Amino acid sequence: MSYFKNVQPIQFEGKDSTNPLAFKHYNPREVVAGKTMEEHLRFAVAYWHTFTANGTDPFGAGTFVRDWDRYQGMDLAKARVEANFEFVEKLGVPYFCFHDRDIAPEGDTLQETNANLDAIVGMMKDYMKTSKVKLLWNTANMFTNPRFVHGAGTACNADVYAYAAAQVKKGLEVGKELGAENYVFWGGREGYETLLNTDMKLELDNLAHLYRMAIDYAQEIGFDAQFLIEPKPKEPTKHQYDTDAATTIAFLQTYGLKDHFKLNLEANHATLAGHTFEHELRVARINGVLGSLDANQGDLLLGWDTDEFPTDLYSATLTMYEVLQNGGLGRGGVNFDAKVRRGSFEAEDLFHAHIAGMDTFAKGLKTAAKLIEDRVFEDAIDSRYASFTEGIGLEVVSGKATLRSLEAYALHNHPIRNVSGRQEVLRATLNRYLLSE
Ligand code: XLS
Ligand code: CA
Ligand code: CA
Repeated sequence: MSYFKNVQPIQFEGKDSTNPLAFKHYNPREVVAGKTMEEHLRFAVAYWHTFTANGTDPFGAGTFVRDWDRYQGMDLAKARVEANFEFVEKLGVPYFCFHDRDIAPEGDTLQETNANLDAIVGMMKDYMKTSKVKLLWNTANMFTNPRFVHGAGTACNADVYAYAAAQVKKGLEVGKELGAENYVFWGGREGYETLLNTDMKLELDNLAHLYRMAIDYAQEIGFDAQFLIEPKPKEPTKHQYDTDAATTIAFLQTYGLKDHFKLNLEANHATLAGHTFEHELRVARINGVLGSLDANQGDLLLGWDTDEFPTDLYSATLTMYEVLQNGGLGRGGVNFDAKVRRGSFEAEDLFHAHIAGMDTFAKGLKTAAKLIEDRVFEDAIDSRYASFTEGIGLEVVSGKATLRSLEAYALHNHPIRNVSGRQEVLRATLNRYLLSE
Protein backbone atom coordinates (compact mmCIF):
# COMPACT_ATOMS: atom_id res chain seq x y z
CA MET A 1 0.00 0.00 0.00
CA SER A 2 1.37 3.42 -0.95
CA TYR A 3 0.14 6.57 0.78
CA PHE A 4 2.13 9.01 -1.33
CA LYS A 5 1.95 7.42 -4.75
CA ASN A 6 2.22 10.69 -6.65
CA VAL A 7 5.53 11.55 -5.03
CA GLN A 8 8.85 10.09 -6.16
CA PRO A 9 11.93 10.12 -3.90
CA ILE A 10 12.96 13.77 -3.50
CA GLN A 11 16.14 14.74 -5.36
CA PHE A 12 18.55 17.66 -5.17
CA GLU A 13 18.09 19.84 -8.26
CA GLY A 14 20.07 22.95 -7.27
CA LYS A 15 19.20 26.52 -6.41
CA ASP A 16 17.60 27.40 -9.74
CA SER A 17 15.07 24.56 -9.65
CA THR A 18 11.42 25.60 -9.47
CA ASN A 19 10.17 22.08 -8.75
CA PRO A 20 8.32 22.16 -5.39
CA LEU A 21 9.20 18.48 -4.93
CA ALA A 22 12.99 18.96 -5.21
CA PHE A 23 15.73 20.27 -2.93
CA LYS A 24 17.35 23.57 -3.91
CA HIS A 25 20.03 23.66 -1.20
CA TYR A 26 19.93 20.35 0.67
CA ASN A 27 22.32 18.05 -1.10
CA PRO A 28 22.93 15.21 1.38
CA ARG A 29 26.31 14.35 -0.11
CA GLU A 30 27.69 17.89 -0.42
CA VAL A 31 30.63 18.44 1.93
CA VAL A 32 30.50 21.60 4.08
CA ALA A 33 33.14 22.30 6.73
CA GLY A 34 34.53 18.78 6.55
CA LYS A 35 31.28 16.76 6.77
CA THR A 36 28.41 15.99 4.43
CA MET A 37 25.17 17.92 4.87
CA GLU A 38 23.49 14.70 5.87
CA GLU A 39 26.03 14.20 8.67
CA HIS A 40 25.72 17.78 9.90
CA LEU A 41 21.95 18.08 9.85
CA ARG A 42 20.70 14.62 10.86
CA PHE A 43 17.10 15.53 9.96
CA ALA A 44 14.12 13.83 11.59
CA VAL A 45 10.38 13.75 10.90
CA ALA A 46 8.03 14.22 13.88
CA TYR A 47 5.44 11.43 13.89
CA TRP A 48 2.82 13.38 15.84
CA HIS A 49 2.53 16.32 13.45
CA THR A 50 3.00 14.28 10.29
CA PHE A 51 0.99 11.11 10.87
CA THR A 52 -1.12 11.52 14.02
CA ALA A 53 -2.46 15.10 13.88
CA ASN A 54 -5.53 15.87 11.80
CA GLY A 55 -5.58 19.68 11.73
CA THR A 56 -7.96 20.15 14.67
CA ASP A 57 -7.76 23.52 16.41
CA PRO A 58 -9.71 24.80 19.45
CA PHE A 59 -12.35 26.25 17.10
CA GLY A 60 -12.73 23.57 14.48
CA ALA A 61 -12.51 19.94 13.44
CA GLY A 62 -9.69 18.29 11.55
CA THR A 63 -9.12 19.23 7.91
CA PHE A 64 -6.24 16.98 6.85
CA VAL A 65 -6.97 14.57 4.01
CA ARG A 66 -4.96 11.43 4.73
CA ASP A 67 -5.36 8.07 3.05
CA TRP A 68 -4.73 6.23 6.31
CA ASP A 69 -7.80 7.80 7.92
CA ARG A 70 -10.02 5.15 6.37
CA TYR A 71 -8.80 2.85 9.20
CA GLN A 72 -9.49 2.89 12.92
CA GLY A 73 -7.88 1.67 16.14
CA MET A 74 -4.90 -0.63 15.73
CA ASP A 75 -5.44 -0.82 11.95
CA LEU A 76 -5.02 2.95 11.80
CA ALA A 77 -1.90 2.72 13.95
CA LYS A 78 -0.44 0.12 11.59
CA ALA A 79 -1.32 2.17 8.50
CA ARG A 80 0.48 5.14 10.01
CA VAL A 81 3.63 3.04 10.46
CA GLU A 82 3.52 2.17 6.75
CA ALA A 83 2.98 5.82 5.87
CA ASN A 84 5.86 6.87 8.13
CA PHE A 85 8.43 4.62 6.51
CA GLU A 86 7.27 5.49 3.00
CA PHE A 87 7.35 9.24 3.75
CA VAL A 88 10.70 9.31 5.57
CA GLU A 89 12.34 7.18 2.87
CA LYS A 90 10.97 9.30 0.01
CA LEU A 91 12.00 12.50 1.76
CA GLY A 92 15.46 11.00 2.20
CA VAL A 93 16.03 11.86 5.86
CA PRO A 94 17.71 9.45 8.25
CA TYR A 95 15.44 9.73 11.30
CA PHE A 96 11.98 9.98 12.83
CA CYS A 97 10.78 10.73 16.39
CA PHE A 98 7.63 9.82 18.33
CA HIS A 99 5.73 9.89 21.60
CA ASP A 100 4.43 6.51 22.81
CA ARG A 101 0.82 7.65 22.32
CA ASP A 102 1.43 8.88 18.76
CA ILE A 103 2.13 5.41 17.50
CA ALA A 104 -0.42 3.25 19.33
CA PRO A 105 -3.82 3.89 20.93
CA GLU A 106 -4.32 3.64 24.68
CA GLY A 107 -6.32 0.68 25.98
CA ASP A 108 -8.54 0.50 29.05
CA THR A 109 -5.66 -0.56 31.29
CA LEU A 110 -1.93 0.03 31.32
CA GLN A 111 -1.49 -3.66 30.39
CA GLU A 112 -3.64 -3.19 27.28
CA THR A 113 -1.93 0.06 26.39
CA ASN A 114 1.49 -1.60 26.65
CA ALA A 115 0.31 -4.51 24.52
CA ASN A 116 -0.83 -2.10 21.78
CA LEU A 117 2.51 -0.34 21.98
CA ASP A 118 4.42 -3.62 21.78
CA ALA A 119 2.54 -4.64 18.63
CA ILE A 120 3.42 -1.39 16.84
CA VAL A 121 7.01 -1.38 18.09
CA GLY A 122 7.36 -4.93 16.76
CA MET A 123 6.09 -3.76 13.38
CA MET A 124 8.51 -0.82 13.36
CA LYS A 125 11.36 -3.13 14.29
CA ASP A 126 10.55 -5.33 11.30
CA TYR A 127 10.60 -2.30 8.99
CA MET A 128 13.91 -1.19 10.43
CA LYS A 129 15.54 -4.51 9.51
CA THR A 130 15.48 -3.49 5.85
CA SER A 131 14.91 0.28 5.95
CA LYS A 132 17.75 2.75 6.54
CA VAL A 133 15.39 4.88 8.66
CA LYS A 134 16.42 5.19 12.32
CA LEU A 135 14.88 6.54 15.50
CA LEU A 136 16.43 9.84 16.61
CA TRP A 137 14.41 9.87 19.83
CA ASN A 138 11.28 8.69 21.51
CA THR A 139 9.45 10.09 24.50
CA ALA A 140 6.45 9.48 26.74
CA ASN A 141 3.30 11.54 26.30
CA MET A 142 2.43 12.39 29.89
CA PHE A 143 0.23 15.38 29.14
CA THR A 144 -2.76 14.38 26.94
CA ASN A 145 -4.61 11.87 29.12
CA PRO A 146 -6.84 13.52 31.80
CA ARG A 147 -4.98 11.57 34.51
CA PHE A 148 -2.14 14.07 34.07
CA VAL A 149 -4.36 17.04 34.88
CA HIS A 150 -2.06 17.99 37.79
CA GLY A 151 1.20 16.88 36.20
CA ALA A 152 3.11 13.61 35.87
CA GLY A 153 6.57 13.65 37.46
CA THR A 154 5.42 16.71 39.43
CA ALA A 155 1.91 15.47 40.19
CA CYS A 156 0.34 16.08 43.62
CA ASN A 157 -1.01 12.51 43.47
CA ALA A 158 1.47 9.65 44.08
CA ASP A 159 -0.67 7.22 42.05
CA VAL A 160 -0.31 9.45 38.99
CA TYR A 161 3.42 9.74 39.66
CA ALA A 162 3.72 5.94 39.74
CA TYR A 163 1.80 5.67 36.46
CA ALA A 164 4.12 8.24 34.86
CA ALA A 165 7.15 6.30 36.13
CA ALA A 166 5.73 3.11 34.59
CA GLN A 167 5.29 4.96 31.31
CA VAL A 168 8.89 6.22 31.38
CA LYS A 169 10.13 2.69 32.14
CA LYS A 170 8.25 1.37 29.13
CA GLY A 171 9.51 4.28 27.00
CA LEU A 172 13.11 3.38 27.83
CA GLU A 173 12.45 -0.24 26.91
CA VAL A 174 10.89 0.83 23.60
CA GLY A 175 13.83 3.14 22.91
CA LYS A 176 16.27 0.30 23.50
CA GLU A 177 14.23 -2.08 21.34
CA LEU A 178 14.28 0.34 18.41
CA GLY A 179 17.85 1.58 18.91
CA ALA A 180 16.86 5.20 19.69
CA GLU A 181 19.89 7.50 19.80
CA ASN A 182 18.29 9.83 22.36
CA TYR A 183 15.42 9.84 24.84
CA VAL A 184 13.49 13.08 25.44
CA PHE A 185 11.74 14.44 28.51
CA TRP A 186 9.35 17.28 27.80
CA GLY A 187 7.15 18.32 30.70
CA GLY A 188 4.04 19.97 29.31
CA ARG A 189 2.22 19.46 32.60
CA GLU A 190 5.31 19.73 34.81
CA GLY A 191 4.67 23.11 36.37
CA TYR A 192 1.81 24.86 38.10
CA GLU A 193 -1.31 26.91 37.53
CA THR A 194 -1.21 28.67 40.91
CA LEU A 195 1.28 28.74 43.77
CA LEU A 196 -1.68 28.78 46.19
CA ASN A 197 -2.04 24.99 45.89
CA THR A 198 1.54 24.09 44.96
CA ASP A 199 4.45 22.60 46.91
CA MET A 200 7.12 23.67 44.44
CA LYS A 201 10.01 22.14 46.39
CA LEU A 202 8.36 18.71 46.65
CA GLU A 203 7.41 18.77 42.96
CA LEU A 204 10.94 19.62 41.83
CA ASP A 205 12.48 17.05 44.19
CA ASN A 206 10.13 14.39 42.80
CA LEU A 207 10.95 15.32 39.23
CA ALA A 208 14.63 14.89 40.04
CA HIS A 209 13.86 11.49 41.61
CA LEU A 210 12.12 10.43 38.39
CA TYR A 211 15.11 11.47 36.31
CA ARG A 212 17.45 9.61 38.65
CA MET A 213 15.32 6.46 38.40
CA ALA A 214 15.35 6.77 34.59
CA ILE A 215 19.15 7.07 34.53
CA ASP A 216 19.45 3.98 36.75
CA TYR A 217 16.98 1.93 34.74
CA ALA A 218 18.53 2.85 31.38
CA GLN A 219 21.88 1.70 32.76
CA GLU A 220 20.34 -1.49 34.10
CA ILE A 221 18.85 -2.47 30.73
CA GLY A 222 21.83 -1.27 28.69
CA PHE A 223 20.00 1.56 26.89
CA ASP A 224 22.79 4.00 26.15
CA ALA A 225 20.80 6.84 24.53
CA GLN A 226 21.62 10.46 25.28
CA PHE A 227 18.98 11.84 27.69
CA LEU A 228 17.54 15.19 26.66
CA ILE A 229 15.34 17.68 28.49
CA GLU A 230 13.28 20.04 26.34
CA PRO A 231 12.65 23.45 27.87
CA LYS A 232 9.40 25.37 27.33
CA PRO A 233 8.13 28.17 29.56
CA LYS A 234 4.36 27.68 29.24
CA GLU A 235 1.59 25.98 27.25
CA PRO A 236 -0.25 23.90 28.17
CA THR A 237 0.63 24.75 31.79
CA LYS A 238 0.77 28.40 32.86
CA HIS A 239 4.25 28.04 34.30
CA GLN A 240 6.49 25.13 33.31
CA TYR A 241 9.53 24.30 35.42
CA ASP A 242 11.90 23.70 32.49
CA THR A 243 11.32 27.31 31.44
CA ASP A 244 14.39 27.84 29.29
CA ALA A 245 17.94 26.58 28.86
CA ALA A 246 19.38 28.55 31.79
CA THR A 247 16.62 27.46 34.20
CA THR A 248 16.93 23.83 33.15
CA ILE A 249 20.70 23.90 33.59
CA ALA A 250 20.24 25.35 37.10
CA PHE A 251 17.81 22.52 37.92
CA LEU A 252 20.26 19.88 36.65
CA GLN A 253 23.09 21.41 38.67
CA THR A 254 21.02 21.68 41.85
CA TYR A 255 20.15 18.00 41.70
CA GLY A 256 23.57 16.76 40.54
CA LEU A 257 22.15 15.53 37.22
CA LYS A 258 24.09 17.69 34.76
CA ASP A 259 26.44 14.94 33.57
CA HIS A 260 23.51 12.78 32.49
CA PHE A 261 21.51 15.22 30.36
CA LYS A 262 21.73 17.55 27.42
CA LEU A 263 19.04 19.85 26.10
CA ASN A 264 16.66 19.46 23.18
CA LEU A 265 16.02 23.05 22.19
CA GLU A 266 13.00 24.17 20.19
CA ALA A 267 12.82 27.46 18.29
CA ASN A 268 9.18 28.23 19.14
CA HIS A 269 9.80 27.48 22.82
CA ALA A 270 12.67 29.96 22.81
CA THR A 271 10.33 32.59 21.38
CA LEU A 272 7.71 31.85 24.05
CA ALA A 273 10.41 32.31 26.70
CA GLY A 274 11.27 35.72 25.25
CA HIS A 275 14.55 34.55 23.71
CA THR A 276 15.87 34.02 20.22
CA PHE A 277 16.63 30.42 19.26
CA GLU A 278 20.32 31.28 18.94
CA HIS A 279 20.29 32.63 22.51
CA GLU A 280 19.08 29.26 23.78
CA LEU A 281 21.70 27.43 21.74
CA ARG A 282 24.45 29.75 22.98
CA VAL A 283 23.47 29.22 26.64
CA ALA A 284 23.44 25.44 26.12
CA ARG A 285 26.67 25.44 24.13
CA ILE A 286 28.78 27.41 26.61
CA ASN A 287 27.51 25.10 29.35
CA GLY A 288 28.32 21.93 27.39
CA VAL A 289 24.71 20.73 27.07
CA LEU A 290 23.70 21.48 23.48
CA GLY A 291 22.12 18.18 22.52
CA SER A 292 19.50 18.31 19.78
CA LEU A 293 17.14 20.69 18.00
CA ASP A 294 13.41 20.83 17.40
CA ALA A 295 13.33 22.93 14.25
CA ASN A 296 10.28 25.10 13.71
CA GLN A 297 9.32 28.73 14.04
CA GLY A 298 6.69 30.69 15.91
CA ASP A 299 4.61 33.59 14.73
CA LEU A 300 5.73 36.73 16.51
CA LEU A 301 2.24 38.20 16.17
CA LEU A 302 0.70 35.28 18.07
CA GLY A 303 1.38 34.40 21.68
CA TRP A 304 1.24 30.62 21.39
CA ASP A 305 3.21 27.67 20.09
CA THR A 306 2.36 27.66 16.38
CA ASP A 307 5.04 25.11 15.39
CA GLU A 308 5.40 26.38 11.83
CA PHE A 309 7.94 24.88 9.47
CA PRO A 310 11.18 26.89 9.62
CA THR A 311 11.70 29.13 6.59
CA ASP A 312 13.58 32.01 8.23
CA LEU A 313 17.05 31.97 6.68
CA TYR A 314 18.43 34.51 9.11
CA SER A 315 17.50 32.43 12.15
CA ALA A 316 18.61 29.16 10.51
CA THR A 317 22.02 30.68 9.78
CA LEU A 318 22.55 31.84 13.36
CA THR A 319 21.30 28.46 14.60
CA MET A 320 23.73 26.53 12.41
CA TYR A 321 26.48 28.96 13.45
CA GLU A 322 25.99 27.82 17.06
CA VAL A 323 25.83 24.17 16.00
CA LEU A 324 29.11 24.44 14.06
CA GLN A 325 30.78 26.26 16.95
CA ASN A 326 29.61 23.39 19.14
CA GLY A 327 31.46 20.92 16.93
CA GLY A 328 28.12 19.52 15.72
CA LEU A 329 25.12 17.93 17.41
CA GLY A 330 26.74 14.62 18.34
CA ARG A 331 23.94 12.08 18.68
CA GLY A 332 21.30 14.80 18.37
CA GLY A 333 19.71 15.98 15.17
CA VAL A 334 17.35 18.48 13.61
CA ASN A 335 13.80 17.27 14.21
CA PHE A 336 10.99 19.06 12.40
CA ASP A 337 8.64 19.53 15.33
CA ALA A 338 6.47 21.48 12.92
CA LYS A 339 3.02 21.17 11.46
CA VAL A 340 1.53 22.19 8.15
CA ARG A 341 -1.12 24.89 8.51
CA ARG A 342 -4.74 23.78 8.81
CA GLY A 343 -5.40 25.13 5.35
CA SER A 344 -2.57 23.01 3.87
CA PHE A 345 -4.54 19.82 4.18
CA GLU A 346 -3.35 17.76 1.22
CA ALA A 347 -0.81 14.98 1.85
CA GLU A 348 1.63 16.51 -0.65
CA ASP A 349 1.86 19.61 1.58
CA LEU A 350 3.79 17.43 4.03
CA PHE A 351 6.56 17.08 1.45
CA HIS A 352 6.53 20.77 0.49
CA ALA A 353 6.81 21.75 4.15
CA HIS A 354 9.70 19.44 4.98
CA ILE A 355 11.56 20.37 1.79
CA ALA A 356 11.20 24.08 2.68
CA GLY A 357 12.57 23.42 6.18
CA MET A 358 15.45 21.27 4.96
CA ASP A 359 16.49 23.80 2.32
CA THR A 360 16.33 26.58 4.91
CA PHE A 361 18.64 24.69 7.26
CA ALA A 362 20.95 23.62 4.41
CA LYS A 363 21.34 27.24 3.29
CA GLY A 364 21.82 28.27 6.92
CA LEU A 365 24.55 25.64 7.30
CA LYS A 366 26.40 26.79 4.19
CA THR A 367 26.22 30.45 5.17
CA ALA A 368 27.28 29.77 8.75
CA ALA A 369 30.24 27.68 7.59
CA LYS A 370 31.41 30.51 5.33
CA LEU A 371 31.02 33.08 8.11
CA ILE A 372 33.13 30.93 10.42
CA GLU A 373 35.73 30.20 7.75
CA ASP A 374 36.15 33.95 7.21
CA ARG A 375 36.12 34.61 10.97
CA VAL A 376 33.56 37.38 10.44
CA PHE A 377 32.21 37.45 14.00
CA GLU A 378 35.29 35.92 15.65
CA ASP A 379 37.57 38.73 14.49
CA ALA A 380 35.03 41.34 15.55
CA ILE A 381 34.64 39.69 18.96
CA ASP A 382 38.40 39.24 19.42
CA SER A 383 39.05 42.89 18.81
CA ARG A 384 36.09 43.94 20.98
CA TYR A 385 37.51 42.08 23.98
CA ALA A 386 41.20 42.73 23.22
CA SER A 387 41.65 44.67 26.49
CA PHE A 388 41.31 41.35 28.35
CA THR A 389 44.34 39.83 26.58
CA GLU A 390 46.95 42.05 28.21
CA GLY A 391 47.66 44.29 31.18
CA ILE A 392 44.93 44.78 33.74
CA GLY A 393 42.37 42.84 31.65
CA LEU A 394 44.63 39.77 31.59
CA GLU A 395 44.91 39.99 35.37
CA VAL A 396 41.10 39.87 35.63
CA VAL A 397 40.82 36.93 33.26
CA SER A 398 43.55 34.96 35.02
CA GLY A 399 41.94 35.60 38.41
CA LYS A 400 44.92 37.56 39.77
CA ALA A 401 43.15 40.91 40.10
CA THR A 402 41.69 42.15 43.41
CA LEU A 403 39.41 45.05 44.18
CA ARG A 404 42.52 46.80 45.56
CA SER A 405 44.60 46.29 42.39
CA LEU A 406 41.71 47.34 40.15
CA GLU A 407 41.10 50.45 42.23
CA ALA A 408 44.78 51.38 42.02
CA TYR A 409 44.58 51.02 38.24
CA ALA A 410 41.27 52.92 37.88
CA LEU A 411 42.46 55.83 40.00
CA HIS A 412 45.20 56.61 37.48
CA ASN A 413 43.44 55.63 34.28
CA HIS A 414 41.69 58.69 32.99
CA PRO A 415 39.81 59.16 30.70
CA ILE A 416 38.30 55.78 29.78
CA ARG A 417 37.83 55.28 26.04
CA ASN A 418 35.07 53.03 24.63
CA VAL A 419 34.75 51.82 21.04
CA SER A 420 31.59 51.35 18.93
CA GLY A 421 29.97 47.90 18.97
CA ARG A 422 29.38 48.18 15.19
CA GLN A 423 26.18 46.14 15.30
CA GLU A 424 24.81 47.52 12.05
CA VAL A 425 27.99 46.71 10.13
CA LEU A 426 27.84 43.15 11.42
CA ARG A 427 24.19 42.76 10.42
CA ALA A 428 24.91 44.16 6.97
CA THR A 429 27.81 41.73 6.63
CA LEU A 430 25.57 38.84 7.64
CA ASN A 431 23.10 39.91 4.94
CA ARG A 432 25.91 40.04 2.40
CA TYR A 433 26.87 36.43 3.21
CA LEU A 434 23.23 35.30 3.06
CA LEU A 435 22.72 36.91 -0.32
CA SER A 436 25.94 35.68 -1.90
CA GLU A 437 25.69 32.58 -4.16
C1 XLS B 1 5.38 20.51 22.69
C2 XLS B 1 6.68 19.86 22.59
C3 XLS B 1 6.64 18.35 22.40
C4 XLS B 1 7.99 17.74 22.63
C5 XLS B 1 7.97 16.27 22.83
O1 XLS B 1 5.29 21.74 22.64
O2 XLS B 1 7.39 20.49 21.56
O3 XLS B 1 6.13 18.02 21.16
O4 XLS B 1 8.89 18.03 21.60
O5 XLS B 1 7.10 15.90 23.83
CA1 CA C 1 9.35 20.03 20.68
CA1 CA D 1 6.31 23.42 20.12
